[in-house]
Amino acid sequence: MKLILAIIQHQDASNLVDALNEEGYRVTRLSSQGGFLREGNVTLMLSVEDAHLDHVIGVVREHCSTRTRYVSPMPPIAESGEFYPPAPLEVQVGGATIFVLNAEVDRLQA
Ligand code: 2BA
Repeated sequence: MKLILAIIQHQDASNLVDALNEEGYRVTRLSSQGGFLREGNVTLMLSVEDAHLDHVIGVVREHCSTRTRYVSPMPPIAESGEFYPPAPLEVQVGGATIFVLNAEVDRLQA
């Protein structure tokens, strides 16, 4: 078994979860936050048979888009009276950041 952790953007989450559910994959959706942009994103956690790994990554790829975001850096310290507007920094976010770990799954049922 493999455990897939997929960090994706909010905008893509519902469609991707629906697509995975429709194909019979169980998914846990966690709210998370990127350390760089400090914006909310979504982390999906799902375990799959090794043979399904490539297919599931393909489904993630199909539903997650790359988007451009602009970040305003902190303005530099200037002499009084001087103003240096900082140029916004362009970053590409997504489609998805994926981690794959070896896993064992135990379901405890009372
Ligand atoms: P954030 O940390 O908010 O990063 C958002 C985007 O900002 C990143 O997109 C990347 O394009 C850019 N970025 C991140 N750190 C940067 C830096 N030090 N300098 C310049 N640009 C930087 P993605 O690479 O698509 O990452 C999207 C989200 O996936 C990240 O949100 C973070 O939550 C997660 N992530 C990405 N790489 C990770 C890693 N190696 N470990 C853990 N989480 C990761």
